[in-house]
Amino acid sequence: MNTPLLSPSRRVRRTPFSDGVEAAGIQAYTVYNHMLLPTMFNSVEEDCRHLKTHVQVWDVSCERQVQIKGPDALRLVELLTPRDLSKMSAERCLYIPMVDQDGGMLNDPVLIEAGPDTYWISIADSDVLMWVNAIAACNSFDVEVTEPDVSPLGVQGPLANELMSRVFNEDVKALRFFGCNRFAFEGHEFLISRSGYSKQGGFEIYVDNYELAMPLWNALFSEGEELLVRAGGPNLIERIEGGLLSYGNDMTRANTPLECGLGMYVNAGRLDTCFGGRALREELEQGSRQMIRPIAIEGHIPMCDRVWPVYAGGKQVGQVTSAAWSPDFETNVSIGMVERSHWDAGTKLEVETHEGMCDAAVQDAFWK
Ligand code: THG
Repeated sequence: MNTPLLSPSRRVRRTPFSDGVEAAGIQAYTVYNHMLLPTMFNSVEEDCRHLKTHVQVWDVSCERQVQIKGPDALRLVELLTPRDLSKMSAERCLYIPMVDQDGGMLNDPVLIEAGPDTYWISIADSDVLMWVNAIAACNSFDVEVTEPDVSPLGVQGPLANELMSRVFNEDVKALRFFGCNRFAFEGHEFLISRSGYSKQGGFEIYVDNYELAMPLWNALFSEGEELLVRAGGPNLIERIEGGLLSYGNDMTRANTPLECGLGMYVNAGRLDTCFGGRALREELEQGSRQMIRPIAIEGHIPMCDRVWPVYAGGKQVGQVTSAAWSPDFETNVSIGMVERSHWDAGTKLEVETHEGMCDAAVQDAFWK
C-alpha cells in the first residue's frame, strides 16, 4: 500500500536538530505540539532493539516548554495540578497530571523549576499555553506565560551514562531519577535532567541556545561512535511495554488522572486548591469507573491509528488506543481503558481492530 507523505510547512515546525535528523536517515515523523517528532529510523522493531542495548539521541524538541515567570508563578502552577509540589526544587523535576475544572486530563507534563519564580511545563501534545495564559489573565496574576525557544534533546538507553559523561562530565552520572542540574558544553550551562520517555534510562538536555544545538548533536555522535550511538525517538513498542502513556492517544480530556493510573500523583490534601479537585475527590470516594490497563492481544493486528472497541460477552467494556507487536514478549502489547467489571488481570476480552476481532486478555502489569 502507498504511504502518504506529510506536506511540510511553517505550521509543522522544524527543530534546531532537524538537519541532523534528516542526515541520520529519518523514515517517519509524527506531529506533536505542531512540530516534527521523529518516530522511526530503521524499523520500529529494530529501533527498539537498539534502544534497549545501546544509546540513542532523540530530537524531542516538540516537548515544548510553557514558561510561567513572575511573583505569582507558583500560585498559578498549584492551580494546574493535584500533585503535591512540596518536593519540587531546582534539583528535582516532577511528572504532573494537569486537569481541568471537571478533573479531565489536559496534559501530563514534566514540571521544572528553571530559575527563581520561573517554572517550565514540559508539555505533551496539547495547547497548554492558552489554558495557562487565560487563567493568569482572568485572575490578574503577576506572571508572564510564554513558549521560550527551548528544545529538549534526549539521550536514552543503557549506555546513556557513558555517552553523557564523555560530552559533559562525570558529574552527570550522579543525577538521580528526575534529578536536574546545570552542566557545561562549550562554555554554555545547559539544564539537564535524568528523565525521558523510555524505560531504558537516560537524560534530557534542555537546549536553550540555538547556535549550540547542532554542535551538541554532533558532539554526541562523535563521542558516541564506538558506543554505536544512533538517532532515535520515542519508540512505540518500548513505551507500550513500559506503560508510558501518550496524551491524545491513551487519554484525553474525557479521562481523569485516576482513570489513567496516575493516582499516585493525586494528593488528597491538594484537592481544595487545584482545578478539578471536587470531581477527583468524588472519584476517590466512589472508586473509578474505568482504568488504564495493559492488554495482550492475540493474532495479527494492523497499526493502531484509531480507537479499537473492546468487548466481553458481546458488550463493549472499553477500548484499546495503542498496540504493537513485541518481539521480546512475543505478543501484541497494548494499552486500553477498561471498565471496572472487566479490569482484573486475566479477564478475557475481544478487541475489534479495523481489520477484525482478536482475542485478548488483561495483564496484571505492564511488561517493562
Ligand atoms: N520528558 C519531558 N517532557 C515531556 C516528556 C518527557 N513532555 C511530553 C511527555 N514526555 C509527557 N509525558 C510523560 C509521560 C511519562 C513520563 C514523563 C512524561 C515519565 N513517567 C515515569 C514512568 O512512568 O516511569 C514516572 C515519573 C515519576 O514517577 O515521576 O517519565 O519524557 N521533559
